[in-house]
Amino acid sequence: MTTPTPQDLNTRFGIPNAAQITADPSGHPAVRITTPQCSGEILLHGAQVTSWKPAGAQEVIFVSSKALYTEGKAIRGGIPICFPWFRAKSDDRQAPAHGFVRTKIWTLDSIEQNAGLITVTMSTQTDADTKKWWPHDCRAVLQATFGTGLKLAFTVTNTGPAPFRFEEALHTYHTVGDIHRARVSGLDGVSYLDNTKSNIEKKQSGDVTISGPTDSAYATSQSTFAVLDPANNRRIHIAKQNSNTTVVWNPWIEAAHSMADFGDDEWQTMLCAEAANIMANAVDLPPAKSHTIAVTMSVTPL
Ligand code: TA6
Repeated sequence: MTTPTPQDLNTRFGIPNAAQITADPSGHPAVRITTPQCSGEILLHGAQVTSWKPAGAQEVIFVSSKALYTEGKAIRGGIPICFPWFRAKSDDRQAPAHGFVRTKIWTLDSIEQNAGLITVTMSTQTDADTKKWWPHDCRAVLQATFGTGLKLAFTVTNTGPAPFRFEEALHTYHTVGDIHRARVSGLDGVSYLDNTKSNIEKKQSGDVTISGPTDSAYATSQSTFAVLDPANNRRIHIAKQNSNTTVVWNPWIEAAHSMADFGDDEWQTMLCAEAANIMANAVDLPPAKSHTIAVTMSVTPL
């Protein structure tokens, strides 16, 4: 089957004055949304949201100026979907970090307009390539709804004969004006594993502030948290569903310098804070069952 071009997809799914399909920097299709409520972008590469800007507001989603758009590689920034493992695969260090769906070209299934909101639905499934890393069969669907809020729902269905266990995350790179002043609220009193210190367990006191390399997995099903961004006078509110982990990450100076696809100073203007199910909170999925993790983001002044 030949891969449809951006033009083919635009003829089939484009909505005049609301959603157009054009090409990303590598030529793969990108859905660009412009409505009275917001502008936004989601790529078929990884079903990765790379922009969301509510009307009158600044960009919420960070993408590195050095990001590379190459099929089979991860794009630095946006909202990568991590599945079916998070970070390195524990039993195979050669496997791609954060799983294989963020580097695949997904299928565009539909674009719908309803009450001013645009919902883009994309899907992918396991195949001979993914079986090199993971033996199971599944279908994955991402629904992204763009408006004054941004809602993402990621659903995995077990299409094989055996149960499987997986990790997942909506690995959101938020733009912040100044990392030294940014905070994450909603995690006070929650225990977390500090991945910069071999995952020793700690307990959060107050808001999370960033003053060095940070890679923390909070074990919490609490449904809301927020990125506070005083330099931009805004609060990015995140409501999550079916997520028992919240991860907070900033590479800080040295790791930023070691990443070829990340600007040397960009650690100062991004903060990952993400809904996830990882480690002890991995999900068990029996055959023919589905699991959906979802987030809804909104922005208000601080
Ligand atoms: O979200 C935390 C984390 O898994 C870190 O351990 C760190 O490696 C980061 O994500 C980077 O992710 P990426 O694969 O996008 O480089």
